[in-house]
Amino acid sequence: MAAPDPIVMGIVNVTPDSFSDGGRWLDPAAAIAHGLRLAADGAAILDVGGESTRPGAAAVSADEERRRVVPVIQGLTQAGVRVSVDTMKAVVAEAALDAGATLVNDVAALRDPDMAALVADRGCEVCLVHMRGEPRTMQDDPHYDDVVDDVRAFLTARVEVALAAGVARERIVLDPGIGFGKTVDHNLELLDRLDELAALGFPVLVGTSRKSFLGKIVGRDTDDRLPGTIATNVLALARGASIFRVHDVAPVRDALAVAAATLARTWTTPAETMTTSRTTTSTTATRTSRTADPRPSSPSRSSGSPSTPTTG
Ligand code: PMM
Repeated sequence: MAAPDPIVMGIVNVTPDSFSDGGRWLDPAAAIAHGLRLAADGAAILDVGGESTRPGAAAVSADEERRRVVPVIQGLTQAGVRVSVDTMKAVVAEAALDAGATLVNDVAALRDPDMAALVADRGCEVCLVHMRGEPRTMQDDPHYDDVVDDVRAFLTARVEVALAAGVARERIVLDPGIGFGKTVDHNLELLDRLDELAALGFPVLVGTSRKSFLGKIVGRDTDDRLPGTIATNVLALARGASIFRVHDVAPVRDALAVAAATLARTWTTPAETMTTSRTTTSTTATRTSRTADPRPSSPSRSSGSPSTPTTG
């Protein structure tokens, strides 16, 4: 099976306390400028969040979260950039959708009782993430019978909740929640067996960017985890992930473009890829699979195919 086309999601954390970039983009103008840079670097969508989900993070009121994200989402969508909102709260998601966001990235996977109906009513996309417990306590001694089976069963149950509320199947994205209540070994097993989640038939999003399990393996601080971020995203692509949530858009985009070209044995120039990405409006509905025939089409290059990566 050909791997899906890579879509890079750039991270815009409008928070004082996110683990790697907390406090850097709290000012709306700085956050918008940062987002526009990520879009120019090739992010097809920007994920704007106003509440840190790092282990032990303090909860934020809905008012404060809305105050942080809405002006940034307005600024980015007015500039023509696609935006998702990273929130667990339906009232924040609603304000974000009003401001122009088109995807709700819900790390609590519809735990807010109003979230499923909101998503169904608005017809937006939703990312359902596996998280054990809640951010404050999720890293307290996590245990699973079989981490992949448990995550798959959880996500399958949350898909049922979404469908029962009227969310369209083609609007749903799934995410194993790397680092959300998992040990290093759990994260590695989930990444290595990601194809078992992709087999559920939904686009799979992964978020490994700069996370602590990468630092534990190589002994590096957050700012020095780009190689690990790239390695995990490339492996996730090969195992069927299609959306990659990252801080460092340009290098990850390049790595994924080369990895995707290798898997498909077909490639495009960056200019052609940019043209393709501008026609892309959705992370779920317009995904195209690359050539079904994996044989190299010519000894030189094949390009301009309509089924080329939608990465920005
Ligand atoms: N990770 C974080 C926040 N939001 N959303 C999804 N869908 N998947 C993730 O893995 C994820 C997320 C934590 O990382 P950050 O503090 O760098 O944003």
